[in-house]
Amino acid sequence: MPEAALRSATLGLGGNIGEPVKAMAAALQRLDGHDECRITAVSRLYRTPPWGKTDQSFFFNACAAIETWLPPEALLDLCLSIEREMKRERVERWGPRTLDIDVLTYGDVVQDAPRLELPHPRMTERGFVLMPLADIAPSLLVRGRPVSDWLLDADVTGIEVADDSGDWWWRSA
Ligand code: PH2
Ligand code: MG
Ligand code: MG
Repeated sequence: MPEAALRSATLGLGGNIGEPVKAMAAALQRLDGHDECRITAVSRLYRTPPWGKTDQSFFFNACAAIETWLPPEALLDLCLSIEREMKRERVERWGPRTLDIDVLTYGDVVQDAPRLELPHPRMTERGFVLMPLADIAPSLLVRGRPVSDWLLDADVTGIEVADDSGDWWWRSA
């Protein structure tokens, strides 16, 4: 095992059931409050048309940059446990899926591991990821190309800024 190191990572958050903005804000606060993880930047909040399966409600999406001592798989486990926590809270009232937290990038790690592919395999095709990510990390290189460049080729039809304050995630939880 290499020694633990403080690394930068980026996360994509989204949800379309119940109160996704509250769930995303609460998730970001949980991450920031974690001993081995802190938030360094959060994008604006976006309202985005559903991508892939289109017969569902609009999503809210955002991205965050973090610094963490957790290795990639442990960071994934933390994100999954926060997802479960938020979903559990909502499960009776709102249904099963209010929050998705994806690890988009982790340092410059490129890996094809079955549990966690890095960078996220579909992030460079998704306007709902690239637009918020470009708010906080436009020059981050993903597969050799800056996020702001990938965004030029992405379909961003229908994506709107829902909250352009920097602190939506402090006010919304
Ligand atoms: N997430 C998906 C599938 N489709 N569409 C939007 N707009 N935003 C999402 O976060 C999203 C999606 C699966 O994770
Ligand atoms: Mg996802
Ligand atoms: Mg996911």
